[in-house]
Amino acid sequence: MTNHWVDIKNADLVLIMGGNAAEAHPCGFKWVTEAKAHNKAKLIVVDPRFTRSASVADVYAPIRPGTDIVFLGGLIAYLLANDKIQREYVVNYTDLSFIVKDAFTFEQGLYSGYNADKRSYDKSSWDYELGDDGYVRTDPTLADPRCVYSLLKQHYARYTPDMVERVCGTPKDKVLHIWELIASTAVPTRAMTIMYALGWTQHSIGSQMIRTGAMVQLLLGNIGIAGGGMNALRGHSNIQGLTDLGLMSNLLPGYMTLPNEAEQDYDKYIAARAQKPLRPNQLSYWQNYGKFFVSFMKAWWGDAATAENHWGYDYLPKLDKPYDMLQTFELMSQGKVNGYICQGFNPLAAAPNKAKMDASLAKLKFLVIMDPLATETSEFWRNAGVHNDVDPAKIQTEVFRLPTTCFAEEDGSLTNSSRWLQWHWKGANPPGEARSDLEIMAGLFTRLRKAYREEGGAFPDPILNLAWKYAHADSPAPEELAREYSGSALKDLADPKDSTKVVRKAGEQLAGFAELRDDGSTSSGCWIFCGAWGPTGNLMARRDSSDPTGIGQTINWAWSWPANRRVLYNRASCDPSGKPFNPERKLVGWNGSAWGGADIPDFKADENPAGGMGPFIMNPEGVARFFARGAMAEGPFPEHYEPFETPLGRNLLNPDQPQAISNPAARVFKDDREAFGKAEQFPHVATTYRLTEHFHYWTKHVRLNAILQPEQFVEIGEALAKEVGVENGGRVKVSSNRGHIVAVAMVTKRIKALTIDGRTVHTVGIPIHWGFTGVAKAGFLANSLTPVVGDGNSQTPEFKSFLVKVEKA
Ligand SMILES: Nc1nc2c(c(=O)[nH]1)N[C@H]1C(S)=C(S)[C@@H](COP(=O)(O)OP(=O)(O)OC[C@H]3O[C@@H](n4cnc5c(=O)[nH]c(N)nc54)[C@H](O)[C@@H]3O)O[C@H]1N2
Ligand SMILES: Nc1nc2c(c(=O)[nH]1)N[C@H]1C(S)=C(S)[C@@H](COP(=O)(O)OP(=O)(O)OC[C@H]3O[C@@H](n4cnc5c(=O)[nH]c(N)nc54)[C@H](O)[C@@H]3O)O[C@H]1N2
Ligand SMILES: [Mo]
Repeated sequence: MTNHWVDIKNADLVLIMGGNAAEAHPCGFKWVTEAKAHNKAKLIVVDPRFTRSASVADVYAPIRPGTDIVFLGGLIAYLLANDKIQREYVVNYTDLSFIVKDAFTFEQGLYSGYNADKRSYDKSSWDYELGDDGYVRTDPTLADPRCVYSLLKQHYARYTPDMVERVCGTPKDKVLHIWELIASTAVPTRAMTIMYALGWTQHSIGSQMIRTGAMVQLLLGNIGIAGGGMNALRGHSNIQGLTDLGLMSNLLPGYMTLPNEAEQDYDKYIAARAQKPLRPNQLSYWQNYGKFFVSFMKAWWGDAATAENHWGYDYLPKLDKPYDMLQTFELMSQGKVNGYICQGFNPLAAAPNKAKMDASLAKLKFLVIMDPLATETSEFWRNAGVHNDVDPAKIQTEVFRLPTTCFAEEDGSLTNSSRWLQWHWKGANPPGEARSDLEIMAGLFTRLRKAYREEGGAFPDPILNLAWKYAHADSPAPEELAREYSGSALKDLADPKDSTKVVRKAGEQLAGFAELRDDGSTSSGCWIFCGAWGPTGNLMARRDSSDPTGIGQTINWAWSWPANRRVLYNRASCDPSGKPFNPERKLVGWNGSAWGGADIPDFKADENPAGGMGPFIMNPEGVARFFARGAMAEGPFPEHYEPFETPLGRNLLNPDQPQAISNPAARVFKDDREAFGKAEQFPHVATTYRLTEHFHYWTKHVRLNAILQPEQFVEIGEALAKEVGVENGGRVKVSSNRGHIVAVAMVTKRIKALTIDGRTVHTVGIPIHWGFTGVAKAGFLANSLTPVVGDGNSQTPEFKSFLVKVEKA
């Protein structure tokens, strides 16, 4: 979230699109209720299904899964055509006035630089034009035909209300009504928040859907303000913490990135990430990358990380390709993986195309499961062969089960969607032989280290030199780890302005990342968490809910990264002179000599606004980007591409370019491409989702939840039920080109057939929660049906739009 849960109460308009917060985030959803009750806020829900969120909305509109870029791109065109933009905001705080290189082009769904064989782009033309002074050329009048404003207008001119209706199936009058409501927030005194989750992420163009939402918010001046923002509703209670700590295959903690194979040189690695400002007097805060990186390397390798060995740079793997989940199981399916450690993850249930998963797991020599429960994955062989010819009797994979605790049985911190690190205390001791994940991982490490010490190995240094300064090597305490992430001084730190003054004594915890240095004198395992456990102690454990300004800025409750800041980009809530756009909901402001207010300023605290520094300090340009430059795989402006399994078989926006039907820059493995189905055989659009009564695949182990939602059902509309000849409560077989499930049919008015480009398209709703372990009724896995293709940037699978056929069972 750019903002936070409580801040939603400040919104005048709430757009839930690509999520179902009432169902999947019922506790956080109370802030929408607050906004409605106390702020007269209106709620808009756009979803293929009339959901529990929709049931309390002021306006609901249906949409075909996977087409949100058309809806939002049309909205961008509408806002520009009707001048419903917050002009002072966009002219000063975004790149609309920046001039783009002449070589950049867009034709029939493809940008300049496309290589069809590699399914990727040479992005060198996707950039701004630089002047002789080394800075980007701009045209503040926005008249230049090569400025971002002109290109943006031109790009989305094709996204007309008629096109929206044809592609999305949303009736035009609904579309225009929603656009009008949204446009009302272009004024400084009205704020809209966008709440989204998997309805946007789980598509082959998911990241671009989210970007389109962010572009809408920028045009309206809704980023950085109270009641605004782009608010990603995260999933598992600590999934925000997972990405923060760099558990993605290509990340390091704090959104630093692992080097790739070509980056063997340390200085070049740093220089590529510590970019110089692209406009005069901009901060370009990532110029501090070296300080964050060196402090991180000191946390991992301690005394062994020295200036001479580039802080252990050679210890870090250099990536030849990303090792995301889809890549890993592709390699496994090719027999290239011997062993797999599966920690708190049930991939057989959670990953796409179960047939491929069965076959892949059967090729492993060993599989380690760290989980409190017996999962589908830990018992995969029992159910193998349902959708393929794997013979359970022949599977040789040896499975080791290590029972773990769950969060309620340990102390620690959880980071929520609001970026708050909240300390928690265990409620019970674990049963039986269960051990904490920490203990199991530490035990594995100390044994590996012993083996390397005694027997040697190919490259022992990174393992033998790992700093491991915990009181009990086999069982580090959560408090020790939290202090390490936050960071401390390794030597006495002198005041940079007065070398005779010590500002931090050796061993002392640091107050924040501004204290980090790149000379090896500081250590911090995750720079964005620096200060969470500061000189005064554990700030994550704070529970002071006082809210002096009444806008929900409870800055003494827990601790929010970065720097305890609650609303990101909050400098943008003020005009260029530093005066709040909306004084009623002031976050920060300039008082003539410093920035201050209800939040921690996302800015240099003493920066005089007269200098013209932009509010988006992480970007080298100092402003927000409509033109993404090379940051995205498929292009600088989001473009609509059809799901890989499309009911139309063509892209109405680019009808004459067969390479641009579906995302031209998404990675697709050969066998997975062959497993895609066609609309002639599988005519209906399916989408998968969750229910309040279950949490993924765990709660089917709990009798009460199993009683509430005992078995797999699918939701179909009345028209489709009639076609299939099934009644509510009857049974249906739902098949895709990869497998099938048998389920109870719930015939509902909540899903209506849509008219797409003149024909009728039915949507089939498939909740995901059942399998073949636990106490709920055993059956099929929803992911028997889903295709293996990921988003072009994040590789999140396309779980939300694929093709099926429905028959009476
Ligand atoms: N009770 C409960 N709560 C949970 C979970 C759980 O299992 N149970 N899981 C947690 C986790 S890990 C996560 S990630 C979150 C997920 O939270 P959500 O993303 O809110 O959950 P979903 O139900 O997967 O999908 C949300 C909605 O997206 C809609 N949708 C599908 N395709 C599209 C589309 O193309 N466009 C639009 N506009 N909408 C679309 C679906 O119809 C669905 O209503 O929930 C978390 N909360
Ligand atoms: N078709 C379809 N597929 C989907 C989705 C969808 O919308 N549609 N959603 C996707 C999403 S967003 C997600 S997040 C995944 C979820 O997929 P998973 O994360 O694999 O599923 P879970 O059942 O939430 O959790 C996995 C295991 O973690 C265990 N666990 C709980 N606490 C602990 C602990 O402290 N330590 C350890 N070691 N284990 C613990 C649980 O017992 C459980 O077995 O599913 C994905 N799959
Ligand atoms: Mo999730």
